[in-house]
Amino acid sequence: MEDFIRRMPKSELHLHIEGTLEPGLRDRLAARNGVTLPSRPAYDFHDLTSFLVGYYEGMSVLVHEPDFYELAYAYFEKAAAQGVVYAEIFFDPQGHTSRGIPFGTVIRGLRRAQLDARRVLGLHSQLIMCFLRDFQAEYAMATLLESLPYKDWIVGVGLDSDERGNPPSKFAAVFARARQEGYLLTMHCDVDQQDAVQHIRQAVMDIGVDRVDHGVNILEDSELVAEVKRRGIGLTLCPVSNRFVTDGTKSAELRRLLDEGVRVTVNSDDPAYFTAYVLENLVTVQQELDLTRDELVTLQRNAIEASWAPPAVRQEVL
Ligand code: ES4
Ligand code: ZN
Repeated sequence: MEDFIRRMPKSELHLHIEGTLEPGLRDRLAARNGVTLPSRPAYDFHDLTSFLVGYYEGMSVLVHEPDFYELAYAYFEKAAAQGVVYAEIFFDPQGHTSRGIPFGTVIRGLRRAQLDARRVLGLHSQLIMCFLRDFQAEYAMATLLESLPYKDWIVGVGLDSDERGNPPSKFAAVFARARQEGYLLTMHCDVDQQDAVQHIRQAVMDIGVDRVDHGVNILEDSELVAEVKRRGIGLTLCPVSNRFVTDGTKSAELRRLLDEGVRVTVNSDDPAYFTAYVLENLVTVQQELDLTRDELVTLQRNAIEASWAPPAVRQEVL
């Protein structure tokens, strides 16, 4: 089965590029840029809050355009080796602009890696810009405006970081403007968050997102399940990530969503931190649920259908 999963052409829709920073590259960039990291291990955590501390600290080694290039290109090489043919990658511009790194430095490095990955590895990708929900909505709006000169390089916007006390509704105006500017919309609705179902409801019904990141608590509301099915909204699940920030992979919920015909997909989230890329995530759920080949193919078809790939790329990777 693992061989089948490895050979199956795969798409990844929920991947934070800053979460692909492996310890080796992090330490090399730290030395190159003269950045001192805390001696506390960044890759040792037990919940979302402690994960996010290490995640933001890790990013501090990313300073110059080639650093962003190397980060993204290393991910693309790894993904291509696992059979990923299409990836939509999140980036967190505020994790960098808040440290004085220009928006252009970040996106130019990522973009150059995307073009090289396309040319050298045959891997297609698109960028999704995430706003950090624990910062003020005004900073998200300023970031949205800052992105407009690079609009052609960004397919959509998302929302991540600490969800507690930061509901989707806080960013309603930002997402409305993003929609006006032509961006597609997604948002994290993390597993077992406080008011998880209300957050999913806000995202789907009030904001009108095109996709939901995580969102497994939707199972607690059958009306919402019916609505995402009706609209064909994809849910990007991250099984191994769940094991780190909640109480398990939530594969039982994946099984229920799959059986209900919801467009669920399997993704890696922050693979350098959770030590599982998309292949290992798929192997994990295959083993836990005894998924058949047909079910694995359904997951991949879901990913293509829920993706924001342009028609030509869709045809090529289907
Ligand atoms: C994240 Cl696991 C997780 N949760 C929320 N925000 C994030 N950003 C990167 N990884
Ligand atoms: Zn995520």
